[in-house]
Amino acid sequence: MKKLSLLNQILIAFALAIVLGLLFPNAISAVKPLGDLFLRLIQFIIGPLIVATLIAGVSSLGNPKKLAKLGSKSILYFLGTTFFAVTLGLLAGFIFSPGVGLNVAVPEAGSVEVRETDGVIATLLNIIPTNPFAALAEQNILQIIFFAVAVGIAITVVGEKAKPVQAFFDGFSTIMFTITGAIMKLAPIGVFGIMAPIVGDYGLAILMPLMKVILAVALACILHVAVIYSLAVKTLGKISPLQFFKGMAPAAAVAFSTSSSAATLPLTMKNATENVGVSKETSSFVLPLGATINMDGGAIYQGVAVIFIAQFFGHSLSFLDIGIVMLTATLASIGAAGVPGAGLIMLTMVLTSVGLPIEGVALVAAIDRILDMFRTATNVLGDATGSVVVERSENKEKAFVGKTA
Ligand code: DAS
Repeated sequence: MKKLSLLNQILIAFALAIVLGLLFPNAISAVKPLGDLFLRLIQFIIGPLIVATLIAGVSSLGNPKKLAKLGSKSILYFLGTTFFAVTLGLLAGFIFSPGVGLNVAVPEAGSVEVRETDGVIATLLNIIPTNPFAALAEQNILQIIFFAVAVGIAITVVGEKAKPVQAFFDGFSTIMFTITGAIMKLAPIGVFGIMAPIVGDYGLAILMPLMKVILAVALACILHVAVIYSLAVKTLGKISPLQFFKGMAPAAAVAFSTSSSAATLPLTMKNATENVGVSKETSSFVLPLGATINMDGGAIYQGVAVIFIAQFFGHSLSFLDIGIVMLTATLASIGAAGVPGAGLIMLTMVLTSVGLPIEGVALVAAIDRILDMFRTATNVLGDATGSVVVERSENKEKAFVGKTA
């Protein structure tokens, strides 16, 4: 019998959790350790994963001199659109409020201790670790991020001598994603072990919020693409949005179905150069960079998911927490690899940074692949708009030749 894809396994686990949770609402709590097993494995990996992927991601920006030209424009543009994306995601989360009304009790086992909220200054200062190794030991996500970004930037400044270190973290990042891939194979067990007791406690009422999460992410992605990207290519790229979207349609379709920016990259580059008219020099730098560090769809997803999980577990988020979510969601989109499910893993980092229970990851895991289709198509289109904007800034008078798709 053909092996079931991970997605199908998760969907079956989710269906089983609902059926058994409804049939045996009390006895079903016996499977909770399966969920705790999965959560502990995710907590085990998240620290080293962030260090490796952020150092590898930031140092992959290349040396500062090369960055000065295309890199700084690309990074500035990508950070700008990601800021809009995470804001849109948070807004969609508040507007849809998918987690309101159920008020699930905060699960005792496995949840991260809720951080007491310090003042703004104290929190900002607290981002700087007095001991990076203690930060890793305590899983202080913001301090780990600070350390990783600092090392990543320093690698680009040091240049040649730091190449072995960059190679080490590149390899380490691949190793961490390999271990993450192995852990994610246990996702069906984890989803079952967490969802079944919740269904036992709350019944079918749990389904409605998940449908709202899908709607919130899908609509926010469509809005981001239709408004922000049209504005970007029209005002900054000075080309017709219609021509742009028609030209990039094949890449967007492949991104939607594969849920992988990396797998779509060759087609993204082909469409951007042949159908939209971006030069090879610009597309070969901006698009791979974008596929690595620019994930507007992922940022939107983080925004919606955090609001949903906070509401679901009855946690209120302060303005400071929202600010931290915007920072960590932006960094999560830099650290996430262009592979299926990367956003889900990075959600752990965002949740932990504001003291939310990471059980929430298993809540959205069952619908992650559907959400991933929308976020990856948005990621790829975002990368392509970046190449158009950078191209225009390099060649003011260039006529973008457009053979529409
Ligand atoms: N699937 C990722 C990508 O390829 C996005 C994500 O998981 O958030 O862009």
